Amino acid sequence: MALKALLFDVDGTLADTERDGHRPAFNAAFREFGLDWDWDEALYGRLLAVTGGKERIRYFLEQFLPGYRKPADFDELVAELHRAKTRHYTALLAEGRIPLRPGVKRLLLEARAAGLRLAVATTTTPENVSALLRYSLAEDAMEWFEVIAAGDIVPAKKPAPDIYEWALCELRLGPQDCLAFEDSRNGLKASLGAGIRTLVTVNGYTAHEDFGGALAVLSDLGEPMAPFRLLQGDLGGRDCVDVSLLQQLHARQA
Ligand code: XBP
Ligand code: MG
Repeated sequence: MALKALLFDVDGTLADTERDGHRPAFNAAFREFGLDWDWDEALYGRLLAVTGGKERIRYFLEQFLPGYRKPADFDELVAELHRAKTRHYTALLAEGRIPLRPGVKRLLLEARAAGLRLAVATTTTPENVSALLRYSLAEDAMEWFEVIAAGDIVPAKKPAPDIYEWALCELRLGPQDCLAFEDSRNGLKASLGAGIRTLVTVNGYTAHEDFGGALAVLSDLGEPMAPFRLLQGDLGGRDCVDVSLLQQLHARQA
């Protein structure tokens, strides 16, 4: 059975968005609302245990600020904070401050040329996906992706498989037709939970995580002149992820 589609996570996979993108955007929103909450790099790494920005704010208050007394309109406050955070985050993207990770643009272009279908499966808010694709990939990059599965479109966020199942349903494909790309344990659990074989590219926040079940774990997708480091698995001596390697991997596992 031929490989038909590639499904990409966004945060940490297409771009290193968390430390210098989402984190400062949360902090800017807190300041805007007169709150003295400040998430430093180390704390943010711990908060990444929970996916989803609104969910992360609630988790922070429960775990790290137990004395916090919730106002009567707490749910509305979280929603407003999160809307402000999205505004700050997309403004950072519009400044072109968050580049794509090595090999991402090259692989997407190759995949399109080879007729592979593309989809996004992410926890983040849809506006964040469109801004990243537009400002860091290409003006028309939203059109490169047949399906954008993002944010609250499914209530149960990663590590639940729901977002991948939603994307497969929209693509009208089975998990065996696809490969997924993830950067975190929570993301890998979601893609594997939907039955999709998955390549992992790690980043500073996720390099220590357990990636059992992944096809392979790499430093990044690699470029012809800047090979990836293989951290787990066997890619037959290859040092750059391209469509032919993906087709081989897909055939190997079928
Ligand atoms: C991404 C996330 C997101 C972003 C914030 O997880 O956890 O919550 O940090 O996005 P994954 P929002 O890469 O596994 O999809 O604030 O828009 O929710
Ligand atoms: Mg991710």
